[in-house]
Amino acid sequence: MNKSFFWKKEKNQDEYIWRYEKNPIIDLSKVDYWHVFNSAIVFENGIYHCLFRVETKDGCPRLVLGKSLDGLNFEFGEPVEFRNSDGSLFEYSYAYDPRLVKVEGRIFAIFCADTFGGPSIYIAETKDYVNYTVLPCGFLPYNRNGVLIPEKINGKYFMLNRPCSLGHTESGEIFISESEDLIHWGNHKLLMKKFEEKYKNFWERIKIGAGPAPIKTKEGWLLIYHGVQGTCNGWTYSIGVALLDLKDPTKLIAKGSRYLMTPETIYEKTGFCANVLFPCTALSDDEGHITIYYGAADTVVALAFTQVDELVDYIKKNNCV
Ligand code: M1P
Repeated sequence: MNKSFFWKKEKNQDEYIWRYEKNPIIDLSKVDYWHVFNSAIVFENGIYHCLFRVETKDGCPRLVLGKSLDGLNFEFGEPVEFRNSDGSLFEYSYAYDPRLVKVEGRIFAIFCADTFGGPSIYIAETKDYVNYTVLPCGFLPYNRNGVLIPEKINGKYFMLNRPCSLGHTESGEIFISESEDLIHWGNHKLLMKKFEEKYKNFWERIKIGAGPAPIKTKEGWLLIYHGVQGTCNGWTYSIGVALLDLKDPTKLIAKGSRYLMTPETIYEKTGFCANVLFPCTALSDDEGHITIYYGAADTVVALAFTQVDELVDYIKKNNCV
C-alpha cells in the first residue's frame, strides 16, 4: 500500500485550516544556516524531496537539497548546483522561493533568481531531485512568485507570475502567461487583482503572489496565495485562496474576500521578518487532504492542514468575484 503524506485532523469545529501543534518543524540550532523558510517539497513513493530556501550566515538566499521519510525530520544536503543544458554551471547571484511542480511526468523547480541585477523567474528540470538543468530564462526582469499549473491545457503550459520592482516590491498582482515549450512565454493576462475598494479586502491591499502549484478539484484549480497588508510596523503576509477555471485557468471563478490564515503564533509574529506567512508547498491526495508547508517570519518552516472541501466551502462563503 502506498504510504500517504503527513496530515492530521486536529481541527476545532469552526476552523478551515489548522496548524501543526509541534510547529515550527525546522530546528535552526541543528543546521548551519541562518534561516530556513519558504521551501518546496514533493512527496513521491514514500519520500519527501525538498528544495529548501535558506539564508546562509552571510545573508545570501540559496536553494539547498533536502530529504525526509516522515515530512517532519529532514536531512539537509548540498546547495543545488544548477547546470545549463550544455552542462556548464548556471551562474547567479542569489536564488529563493522555489516551487516543485510535476507536469505530465516531468518535474520542474520554478524559482526566483538574479542573473542580471534583479529577480526573475527561472525553471529547472530534474529527474532525480538532485540534478537540476535550467531552461533559458523566459521572463523579463523583474518578476517573482512563478508557479506552473500542474497540467498542460490545450497543449499549453500556464505560469502564474507576479511582475514586480527591483526591491521589496510596493505593489503587485497575479498574471498568467502561456507557453508551448516552457521557454517562450506570451499571451500575458492579469488573472487576479489585489485589494478592491468594493470588497474591503484590506488584508491584500499592497500586493499578492501565487503560492504552491494549484490543486485540481471538481470545482476548479484551487490556488493558495499570499496577500500583503501595510501597517505602521511594516507588512503583514497572510494566506488566501481562490479558484481558477479547470479548462481555462486564465479565468478566475471565485476568490475569498477574507484571509484564510494570518500570523498569530510566536514563530509567525517574530523572527527575521515578523508577520510573514509564505506558502510554497501544498501536498494533496485523492481524499482531499492538504498539507501546507509555509515559511514563517522568513525564519522557519511550519505546517498547516486543511481539506479541499473546507477550502472550497470557505471560498464560496466569502466569494468576492
Ligand atoms: O519578506 C517577505 C517575503 O518578501 C518577498 O515576497 P514578495 O515578493 O511576494 O513580496 C520575498 O522575498 C519572500 O521570500 C519573503 O518571504
